Amino acid sequence: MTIARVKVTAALLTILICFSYCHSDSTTTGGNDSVSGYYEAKLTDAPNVPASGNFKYPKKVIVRLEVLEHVMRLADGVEYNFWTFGGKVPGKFIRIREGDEVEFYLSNHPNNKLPHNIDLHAVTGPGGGAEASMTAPGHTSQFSFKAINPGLFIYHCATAPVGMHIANGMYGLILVEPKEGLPKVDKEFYVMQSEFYTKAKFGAPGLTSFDMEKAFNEHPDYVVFNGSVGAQMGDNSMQVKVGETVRLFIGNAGPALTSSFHVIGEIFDRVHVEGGDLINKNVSTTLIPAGGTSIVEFKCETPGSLTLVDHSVFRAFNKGALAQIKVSGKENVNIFSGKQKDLVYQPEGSAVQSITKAHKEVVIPEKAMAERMESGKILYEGNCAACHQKNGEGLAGAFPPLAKSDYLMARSDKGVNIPLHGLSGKIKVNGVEYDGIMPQMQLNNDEIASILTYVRNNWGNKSDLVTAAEVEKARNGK
Ligand code: HEC
Ligand SMILES: [Cu+2]
Repeated sequence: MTIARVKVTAALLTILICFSYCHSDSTTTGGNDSVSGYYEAKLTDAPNVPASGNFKYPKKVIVRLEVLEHVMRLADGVEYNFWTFGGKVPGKFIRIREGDEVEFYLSNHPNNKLPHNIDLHAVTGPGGGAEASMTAPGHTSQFSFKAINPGLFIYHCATAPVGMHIANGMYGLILVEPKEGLPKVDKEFYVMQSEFYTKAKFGAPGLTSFDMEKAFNEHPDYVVFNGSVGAQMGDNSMQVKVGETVRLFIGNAGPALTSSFHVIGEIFDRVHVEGGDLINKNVSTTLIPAGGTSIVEFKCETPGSLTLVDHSVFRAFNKGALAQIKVSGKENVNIFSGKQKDLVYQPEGSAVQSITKAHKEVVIPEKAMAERMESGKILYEGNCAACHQKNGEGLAGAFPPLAKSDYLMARSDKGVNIPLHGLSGKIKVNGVEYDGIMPQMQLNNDEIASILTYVRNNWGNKSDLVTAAEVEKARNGK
């Protein structure tokens, strides 16, 4: 009886000691879930991936990203004014650990024309950080978030018009490594698929620019990996040796198309479906939605060139969606015997067929003042308020005010041409100079009439009705 009691006490004591030891250990080192120490994230340009920190505990991480708008190569002889996170397309690769607390700094270079922000799909919070990071040129925004879900995530600009900011190159990947880490592989690469909608046809030399109508119809001229045609081809191919294991972190920025991602000549041993926890095995082609990701892993058993494609093959052979991994080393005749040759991919058609869309305006009956004001408010808030704000006051240094705008009220066209054709260059509103770009809006006559009626008769503005007939006249250049 006494012996049993001693044994029980001893056992209890051991449990207590262990418990208090483990407990005090977790408070001094930070435990498995609380943050301990900090580091500045090293960011890389595609196709490079930052090395894993292999941290046992979550930390505070500083991430600094700079937005730069500048002209770069889109294809041989073709240039484009890209909007970028970090100077290149795609944007910098960010690698952090599950549980990390991220202190995020987004800087918008003073030479840029437009405000930008960032929506990271790794963020749990409003807009993925979009509102908190809205940044005018020459400013830096700071916000913080905790990476509570592991996975591979897209980030992108979410400034209106969102599709245009994405189409101009504003996207990248953020990897939130699971706390147990990822299995070791020999090589990791960063590949991002995306589309470009250009005024000029595919391959036409010179500086080209964004075409809203083609974007609206989801008809890209270019579908590429890593920001330009051939970015990862020839001398810039990704390099691997026979016997090495490879992990590709793949994103699809869209903005519109779903990717049927495939590597010609390989089978994915493992796919992290949609960049999450679900593992699929022995896959040849995997779907990556617009705004989504995938992680694929395979072992290179034989030498030669592996070609990455979107298996919607016109995109690959006619619009640029090709990239290469060069595998060097000894032949492995057991796995593949026969002459190994470099495959030459030639465009199948010589010219991309032009799509001429007849402009057909649906005739909607004219509306009275009250009705225009009502629909104008809804349309304004959905199409204009992101920049000019709900109250029409604009944003200092970036978006001119529409409320009591002397510039708008003095225009003989009632401002109709502004949403119809866009506006850029220096203008003066109530004595303040603006030099921004307002994009052309995809709105019909009836919608523009309602919006402008609302704008011109609100927030202290006083004027008369704008009719769809007036917009139609301006549309035809009269
Ligand atoms: C992406 C941001 C953005 C959106 C969306 C936008 N604008 Fe603008 N808007 C601008 C910028 C920037 C300027 C100044 C252009 C310049 O400096 O030449 C401007 C200028 C104007 C002006 C002339 C200046 C003034 O203050 O009177 C009017 C009128 C106007 N916008 C109306 C609209 C209407 C109506 C809509 C919605 C249908 C709209 N905008 C949507 C950015 C935007
Ligand atoms: Cu942007």
